[in-house]
Amino acid sequence: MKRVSLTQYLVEEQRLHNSIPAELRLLIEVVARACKSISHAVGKGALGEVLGSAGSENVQGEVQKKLDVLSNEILLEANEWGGHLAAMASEEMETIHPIPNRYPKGEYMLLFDPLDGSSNIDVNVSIGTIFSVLKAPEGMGEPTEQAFLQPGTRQVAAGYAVYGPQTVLVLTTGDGVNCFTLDREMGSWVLTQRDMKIPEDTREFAINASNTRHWYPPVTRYVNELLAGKTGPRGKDFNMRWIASMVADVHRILNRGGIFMYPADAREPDKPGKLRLMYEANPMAFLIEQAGGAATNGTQRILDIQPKKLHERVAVFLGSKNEVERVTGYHQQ
Ligand code: AHM
Ligand code: MG
Repeated sequence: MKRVSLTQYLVEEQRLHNSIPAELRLLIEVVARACKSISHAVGKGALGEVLGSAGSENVQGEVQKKLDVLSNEILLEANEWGGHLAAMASEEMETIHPIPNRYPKGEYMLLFDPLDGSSNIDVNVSIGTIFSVLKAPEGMGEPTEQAFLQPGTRQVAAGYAVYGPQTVLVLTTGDGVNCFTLDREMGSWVLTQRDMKIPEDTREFAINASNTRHWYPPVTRYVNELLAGKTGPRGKDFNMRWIASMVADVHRILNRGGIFMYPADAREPDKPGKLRLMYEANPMAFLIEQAGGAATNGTQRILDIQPKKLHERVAVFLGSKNEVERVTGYHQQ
């Protein structure tokens, strides 16, 4: 089998479609290199003394794990000096991270959830990194939080890495979705799936059912119909999967279809869901749409949402198109 590396893929994509400017290519390669380091740290587990809590909390009041903090540092350090970025923002940091003055600045802005699926870190279940790339607004001087508040349609690239039985990197630059597998011996990313496509229909759904009693009526109606199986209104049986790592659930859906839901619910009426728009929902929605799926917050396309703040939360319904449209329709009725 002729192997195509991430570098070769990016160079050829730039040459053929002119879709990946050189600076963006550098940025993606640097992020991919950082993911390789994170994968290495994750893989060491107890041997690397990286498991357990870091004894701190992030801006959302969640306990940070040692690996959350380490992954954040790896991404910051890797991306500071290359000259391709104006600023970064992370789920683990309260405010934006401008590029230090000792380094040149570029036109892109990088956002990330350094290690998604925190509750799975210490129990050896798949976790991952999610990232999103925006362009800095024209004529921006010092980067501000405001500069980041762009709708997901403005993303120029997005992707995630999954640290599981295999380490994979899934990427879009707005020209389809491709998957690279880390060759651990060679230390290189090898293209293993071209142009991933999500089936429009599915028999599989993902939701944390322990919150059933808190759901709002459209979600209850939709899930009850799925659970009713063959003799219910849907006329077929559905299977359920919930990994509690969005990266791993989305990776399954990109490979074989399904619908992923993290709805808003009555636990905290003011909070529109758990997941973050800028670090989780937008990059995943970009990937899912590029693979032919759909992503909404129940009433609106996620990529169209105008963010009001950096750490904004959002309800998420994404995956196989016909299912996402159905549950979205129930919200609109
Ligand atoms: P994290 O970024 O702190 O890890 O939280 C996000 C994760 C998602 O990966 C996952 O889908 C969800 O939280 C699971 O939540 P729950 O524990 O409520 O099932
Ligand atoms: Mg996360």
